Amino acid sequence: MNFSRRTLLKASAAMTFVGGVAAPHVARAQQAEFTFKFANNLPDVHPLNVRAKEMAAAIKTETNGRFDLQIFPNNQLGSDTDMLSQIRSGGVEFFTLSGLILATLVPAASINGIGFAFPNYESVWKAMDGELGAYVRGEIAKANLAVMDKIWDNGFRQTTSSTKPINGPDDFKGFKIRVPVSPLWTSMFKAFDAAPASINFSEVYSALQTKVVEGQENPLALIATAKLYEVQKYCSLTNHMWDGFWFLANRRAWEKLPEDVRTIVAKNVNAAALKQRTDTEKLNATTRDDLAAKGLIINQPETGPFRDKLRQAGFYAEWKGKYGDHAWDLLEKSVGKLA
Ligand code: X2X
Repeated sequence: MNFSRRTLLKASAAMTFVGGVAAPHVARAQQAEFTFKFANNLPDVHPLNVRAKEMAAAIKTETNGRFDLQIFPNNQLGSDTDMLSQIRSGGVEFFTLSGLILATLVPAASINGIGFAFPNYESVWKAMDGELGAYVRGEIAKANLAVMDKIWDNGFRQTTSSTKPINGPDDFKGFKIRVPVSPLWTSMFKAFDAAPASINFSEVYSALQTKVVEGQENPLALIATAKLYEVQKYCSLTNHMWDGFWFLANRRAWEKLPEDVRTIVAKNVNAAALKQRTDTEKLNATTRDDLAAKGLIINQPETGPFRDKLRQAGFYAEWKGKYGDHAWDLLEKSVGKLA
């Protein structure tokens, strides 16, 4: 705001007081000092957006209206690839992105997606709120992005298909599967001898509908909220990886905030992440019956043969080499020996 406009606003606020109808006018005239755009790829009804809305309201109240958070769900501002470039340029100030996709910029960020690494949520939060998460956040900071402490939950990923259920690793042979844009995803499904195609989430529904691909993989909460069951027939509970969203900020915009505002925002974002984790975990656990009622045929294959196949294909050894011993040790500290 330039000097003359600020002066004018002050003058008009003062005049309103003189006129004796202060409260409503001042409230209307009061503009947020800081307006941040938060972009993401998830449906409006997904717990991430539900908790984000609550968080935006809390931040507005606690900053006395100084900070206004505008949420753009559902790829309204473009695909993940577009939003990643916008968060870097400052076109958006906040963006939640899967660590695996962020790995196109910060290679270490995909490490939590190593196939069958995490046996359960307890081990996920221990690692991501512990040393492994701290290491990844350090790498993200080196890439000149700011990142909040608490990662948000996407969930354990399951495989859906329009052609056949996945009962074991052999069923992945030649399987045309959509994967997000990420070297780890492509590598893992190649290790299964599948035919992975990198497609942004914004295009997934139509790619499945037009049968550009046979299947895709995502947590149940997302298969439900993005209505992927409408264009898929089978759902195999492969639980092949855990995926989460880092809450990223454009560094310049973040550092420009006065410290008191920044503290309130960070506190509320991290608190919302914890609530969203609980919601999403619950939703992932309870959605199975809903999806079956919607017509998805659900099966639960054993995970052992999938792990063996990845091991035989040299998948773990290859990625250990890429991440380096330090990062791999941090992962194995939380989940036990992998390779
Ligand atoms: O693109 C996906 O499949 C999604 C929505 O799960 C991610 O953001 C990784």
